[in-house]
Amino acid sequence: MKVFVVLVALLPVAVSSPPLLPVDCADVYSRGSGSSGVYTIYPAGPTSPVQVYCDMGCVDEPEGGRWTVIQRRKDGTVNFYRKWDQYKSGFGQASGEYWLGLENIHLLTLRKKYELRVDMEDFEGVKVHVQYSSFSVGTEQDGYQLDFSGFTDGGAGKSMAEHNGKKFSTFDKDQDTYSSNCAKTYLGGWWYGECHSVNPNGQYLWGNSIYGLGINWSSFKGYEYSLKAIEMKIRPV
Ligand SMILES: [Ca+2]
Repeated sequence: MKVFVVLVALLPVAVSSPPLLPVDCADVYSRGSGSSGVYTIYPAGPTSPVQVYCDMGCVDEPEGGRWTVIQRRKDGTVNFYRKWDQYKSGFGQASGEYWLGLENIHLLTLRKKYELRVDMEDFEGVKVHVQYSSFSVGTEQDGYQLDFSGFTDGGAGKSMAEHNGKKFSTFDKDQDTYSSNCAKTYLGGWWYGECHSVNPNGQYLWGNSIYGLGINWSSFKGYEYSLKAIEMKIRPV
């Protein structure tokens, strides 16, 4: 006769609670902060606070904007022609122009599924945008490879499509698909291919751009126009 002994492990039940520190602006919003502004988030854990601008949208938006701004240009006060380590860790001021950092962006999109919105404005006050329902950035080993899908056109056109699947490049780290160094030629840091159809981290040139050097969005204003403002932001879906 066999005796079956059933062992019941009495393990503590894991209580599902929100993380103590906000990882992104959606967390900031869910903790009761409903107005746009600079907040501290912790995409890389409790020992690595990051200042970020949260776009909480309009007051009458039922679920809030909840956008975490990952890139912003608006007045040319911050130099965006920077080395790899700076693009990796981030630079600038959350209250003004900045880049959140590839490692932070990677860690965010590793943790949750995000959508991307890019808002932009020319010097005549025309505002357009694009939106992608899915957005992620890979590991440093994968060159912080860009991946997005689910395009919605808010007037800026689809020229970012060329950059899907590309690795990130800076003048001191050429991971583009072109024979020469796109970051050096077009004076920015970006997911360059051969080389670009949008250049959000190019030179701030107050309108007229030398071909390809400015903050270009080719399907909106071509390669010889540098935008007044551009903002890339993400939120969980
Ligand atoms: Ca190259």
